Amino acid sequence: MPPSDPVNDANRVMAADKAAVSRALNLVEDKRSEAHDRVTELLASLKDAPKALGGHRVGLTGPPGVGKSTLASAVARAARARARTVGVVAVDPSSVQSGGSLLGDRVRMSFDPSDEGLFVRSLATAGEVGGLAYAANSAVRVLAAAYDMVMIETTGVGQSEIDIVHVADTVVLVIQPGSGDVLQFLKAGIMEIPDILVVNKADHDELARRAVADLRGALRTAHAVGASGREDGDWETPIIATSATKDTGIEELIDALDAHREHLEPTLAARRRQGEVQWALDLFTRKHGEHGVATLHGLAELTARAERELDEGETPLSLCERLSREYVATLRQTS
Ligand SMILES: Nc1nc2c(ncn2[C@@H]2O[C@H](COP(=O)(O)OP(=O)(O)OP(=O)(O)O)[C@@H](O)[C@H]2O)c(=O)[nH]1
Ligand SMILES: [Mg+2]
Repeated sequence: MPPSDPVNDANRVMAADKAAVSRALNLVEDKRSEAHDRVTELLASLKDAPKALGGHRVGLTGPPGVGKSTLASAVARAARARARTVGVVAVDPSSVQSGGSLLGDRVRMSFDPSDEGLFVRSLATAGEVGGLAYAANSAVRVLAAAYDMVMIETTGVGQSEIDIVHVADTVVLVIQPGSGDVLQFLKAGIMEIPDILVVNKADHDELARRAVADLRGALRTAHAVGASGREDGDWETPIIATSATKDTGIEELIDALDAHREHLEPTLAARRRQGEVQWALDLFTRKHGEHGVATLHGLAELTARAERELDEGETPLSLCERLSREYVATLRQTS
C-alpha cells in the first residue's frame, strides 16, 4: 500500500481528480484494517466538502437486467449536457465470487473516458449485506465530495437492497414491463414505496402504457394497505417510462429527480443525518452485537449519543471506532 497523505488525497478528491477518486474507491474495496483506517480518515477530511452539501445522491435499485446501468449511463449523459458533473458506482456483491473487482463488468455503460466530469465504476464487496452497506456508504461519500450528482446502483428488490440505497437522497426503483413480482411486493406492502418509479425498456408505446397503468394500480393498492416510503406523504411517487437504449423519457426522469431534490431541501440535512446515525449504529452492532449495545447503555442512549457526536463533527466511521474502543475498554475493566 503506498504511503498515505490524507489531506492531499482529500483535496484531490474534492478537485474531482479521477485518479484520486479511483484510489479512494480502491481503499473502500480493500478489506485490510489499514485500508479501513484510511477510509475513516479520508471520509473525515471529506465531511464538509462544498460539493457534498449541495449535491444530489440518487440510488437505483431493481431486479437483475432491467437496465439500471444503461439507464444510469443515459441519465449521466443527459446530466452532463446540463453541465453537471456525475459520479456513478455500481455495488456488486457477485463480483467477489469471480475474484475481486471486475471493472465495468456490471456497469455495462458507454461513456467518454476523456470526460473529466464523469466518473464510472463498479465496486466489489464482501458479498454480504454488511460489506455492501459499508462499501455503498463510503463510496457515495467519496463521490459526493467530487461530483454534483452521484448515482449508486444495486441489484435486487429486497428490503436490504433498498436499505443500501438509503444512503441516497432519492431512491429510484427500476423495473421493466412484465415485472409482476415487483408489483406483487408493492401491492402487499412488503416493499417500501420508492421516491420515483421507472418502467425501463418501454420501447413499445402500448406495452409501456400498460406497464405504467399496472404500476399506478399497484401503488394505489400499496397505499391502501398502508405501505409507506421514506416520505411523510406529501410526495406523490411519479411513474416514468423510459427507454435507456433509445434515450426516451430520460429528460423527464431528470426533471423528476430535480423535483424530488427540491422537495427534500428543507429536510435534507436531517434525512442525511438520520442515515449517518443508522450507519454508525449498524456498523457497531454488526461488530459487537447486542452485548456491545447493552454495554454502552442501550440503543436509545447510543442513538442520542450518535446524534450529538455527529453534530459535533464526528463521522459515522470514526464514531463507530470510538464506540468500539470504549466497548473493548469496558470489557477489560470488568474482566
Ligand atoms: N430494449 C431495451 N433494452 C434495454 C434497455 N435498457 C437496457 N437494455 C438492455 O438490457 C440489458 C441489461 O442492461 P443493464 O443496464 O446491464 O441492466 P442492469 O439492470 O444494470 O443489470 P444488472 O446490473 O446485471 O442487474 C442490456 O442488454 C441492455 O442493452 C431499454 O430501454 N430497452
Ligand atoms: Mg447493472
